[in-house]
Amino acid sequence: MANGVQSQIRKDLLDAFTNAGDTYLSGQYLAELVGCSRTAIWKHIEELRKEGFELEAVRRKGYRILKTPEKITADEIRLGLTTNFIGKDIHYEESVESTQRIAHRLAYENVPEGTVVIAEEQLAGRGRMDRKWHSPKYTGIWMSIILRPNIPLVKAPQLTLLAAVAIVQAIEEHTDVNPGIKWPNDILINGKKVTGILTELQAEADRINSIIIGIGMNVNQGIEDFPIDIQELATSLFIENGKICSRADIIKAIFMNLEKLYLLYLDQGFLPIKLLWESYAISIGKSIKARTLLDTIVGKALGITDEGVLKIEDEQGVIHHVYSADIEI
Ligand code: BT5
Repeated sequence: MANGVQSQIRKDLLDAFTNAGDTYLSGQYLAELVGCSRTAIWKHIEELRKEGFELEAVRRKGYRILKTPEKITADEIRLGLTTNFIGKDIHYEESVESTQRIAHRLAYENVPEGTVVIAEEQLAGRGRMDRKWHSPKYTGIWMSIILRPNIPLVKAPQLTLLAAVAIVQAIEEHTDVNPGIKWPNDILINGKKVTGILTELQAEADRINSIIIGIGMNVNQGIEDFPIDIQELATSLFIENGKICSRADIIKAIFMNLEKLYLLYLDQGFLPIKLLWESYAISIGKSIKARTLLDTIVGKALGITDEGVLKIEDEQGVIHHVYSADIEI
């Protein structure tokens, strides 16, 4: 109970600093706002300092936040976050095998929709078909988001496309680079992969219980931080943009864009998402090679259907519908 109260106070404090912007907030004001003593406020401020927040205290004016920590903390993500459910519950871990695994367990336990698992490092991060996902400490965003849309199973892949749009928008908001989406789950900058998405399901018969959207984004790595075998194909925001980016700010932007698009999707279906997706797609109209589990299709990418399925026209003019594949442009 005491812990619950403490974390509520912490959340209220961060909300107050979020709303205040650059304005100082007095200890008295904060104490009244969150319903505790000024000494208790002072203790919370000291805790925030220990977490790496830089707080300025000015006599007769009060406190304001100057800088948030290098390491991501759940509190730093909460500061300034205005979503209603995505990212409201954050499970922050220093080191895990895979955030997907933890999110699967939490989804079984029926945690609220929008719950997120974030880790500073993954020891066994994975891509599709159990490929490895390189996730070194403190440099990237490795997270899994739990959603529970009331949609039939066949529509689940649309959520990958929706997430891709949210991520691209977040990158555009925080850098000067131009990311594009390669169907179905890659975000590329200048032809190199900056982000991969892994969408997994918990379902019974045709009913989705949970969709777990895993997002791996390279943020502050230098090229030498990647293993040799992916140096040719991977990149990071830092490499492309030339500046260290705040991971917390990008996480927040992803949450906000994702929630907006998700609510739009639940209300109006896939069409508005499809239009946005197409504006970022880099493979459409080009000659591509699609490797599916069964075969390889070579042809021109025509676009996606209203369900999010990729259409490819081969040299004989036959149109193939591709549900899942690796694409080479
Ligand atoms: C993906 O798979 O692109 C999905 C990646 C999802 C990772 C997130 S991190 C949080 C959550 N927890 C997890 O355990 N996973 C999710 P796929 O399309 O199969 O691409 C995998 C391929 O990308 C690998 O075979 C490598 O060639 C390449 N790769 C591995 N690590 C990379 C990195 N950090 N950046 C760019 N490419 C990478």
